[in-house]
Amino acid sequence: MRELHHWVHGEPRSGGTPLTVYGPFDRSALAAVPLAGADVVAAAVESAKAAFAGWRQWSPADRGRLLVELSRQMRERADAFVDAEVAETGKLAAEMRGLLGMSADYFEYYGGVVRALFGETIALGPDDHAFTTREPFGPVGMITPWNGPLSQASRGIAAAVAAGNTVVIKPSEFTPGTTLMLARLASEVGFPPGVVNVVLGDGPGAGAALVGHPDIRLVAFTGSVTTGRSIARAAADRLVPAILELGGKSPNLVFEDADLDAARASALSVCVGAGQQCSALSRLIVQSSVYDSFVARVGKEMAGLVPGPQLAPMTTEAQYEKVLAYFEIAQRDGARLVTGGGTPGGDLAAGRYVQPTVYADVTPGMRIFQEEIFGPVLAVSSFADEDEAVALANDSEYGLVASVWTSDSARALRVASRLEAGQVIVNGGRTGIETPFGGYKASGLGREKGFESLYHYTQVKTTVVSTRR
Ligand code: TXE
Repeated sequence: MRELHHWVHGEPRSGGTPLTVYGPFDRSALAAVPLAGADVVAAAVESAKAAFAGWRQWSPADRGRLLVELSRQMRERADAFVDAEVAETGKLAAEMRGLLGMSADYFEYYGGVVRALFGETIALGPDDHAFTTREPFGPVGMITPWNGPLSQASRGIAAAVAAGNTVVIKPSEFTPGTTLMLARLASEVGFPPGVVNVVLGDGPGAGAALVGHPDIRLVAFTGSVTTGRSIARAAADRLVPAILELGGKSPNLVFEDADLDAARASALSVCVGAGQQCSALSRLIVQSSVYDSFVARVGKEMAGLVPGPQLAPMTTEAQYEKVLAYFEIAQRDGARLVTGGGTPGGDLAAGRYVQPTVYADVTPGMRIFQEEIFGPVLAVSSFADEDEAVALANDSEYGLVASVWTSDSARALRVASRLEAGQVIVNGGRTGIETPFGGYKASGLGREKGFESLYHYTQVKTTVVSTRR
């Protein structure tokens, strides 16, 4: 069992009662994670504040070069990052390899594009010269969850520090390993002490202390809606901006004229990360004319996924219990079980595995239509026409992602424009780190990824110069 330490001002720091974390594959003890109190959080914020004074003066080009070097070193150490995150989260190694590449990409991308972060000049007449500059906020308090620790940390840290901010990040207490590795590597490649600090701890303790700290100038949070609301309230009290990337219950609309093989493959994507993804397309909504055959095939294909080699376990015990509870809720609400709905048993019973699961004939009144389960569980409903498809898709408090399958391009655009989601995917279009990501409605505030993110991690200053004699 590894004993972990916080990372403050470029070095390890101890402090706080240890929490033993048990792994997803066999529930064996993985690490002792110290739960920081307010003292460790205060030391980390002080470090980030001290570092900000210098870091903000670096030219974007110099900051960028360091980010690109960090990216290169992450790729060099890919195996170590992949092994560490697989052990903590239970992810399939192949999926984690992809996420490592994406994490390194964030540093490469923001290290480059930050040099193109310009202000504007504003014409006011011959004697007043106005221009805007985009300036960093200062120390950013970042809180990340357990479902994509390295990629979520990289996404936020890369944009924030490229723009000249410094960071105190609190990763999930269940999966802090790769965030610590990242911060240590940042120090090794030459990031000044205090630009990236890591405090380990739980939400109500270290998380709340971080968000409430008077020197934190911006909060960036990824996690549940419930915690997101409490963080938004704390940020409002201090009048600091909050970027919130919350959950989803994303619809996947399949019209009868779609490429049904491709659409079916996309239905199976709910099993990526064992469904523990905010962007999971967890509501499959299929036109009635093709509904029965489509559902039967999806059920068969989902049933063919083998927990272990093809389907990861749930990362935390709480998440495992939550998915099992939804199996009962679905049953009680009268959804039709097509496949799954339990645990695999046998050798896998030692781990937090659940079966890939499909419920059909799900209606908006059922909880599995409305609530995020965060597991390999598909809720399938049917629609008669375009209007009903859009109405069902939008019948949700969430609005993170929506997907549409149709061969009618006019309809694709018509439907896309009516969907309440921060990201719409037509016929399986692939997103990248360049594409902004974030939620409508309860799925969040602000945008991560893409150039757009740099706007959220900077504030605008207007300067007006008089040239009168
Ligand atoms: O999330 P929390 P949980 C959803 C998903 C999942 C559910 C619950 O549906 O089943 O949320 O997961 C920190 N002040 N998502 O309970 O509590 C916490 O320590 C400050 C969707 O794990 O939101 C962790 O670092 N911080 C999601 C982080 O918040 C607090 C990813 C997330 O934990 C805090 C994860 C507090 N009061 C879960 N309380 C997504 N958008 O991808 C907790 N934290």
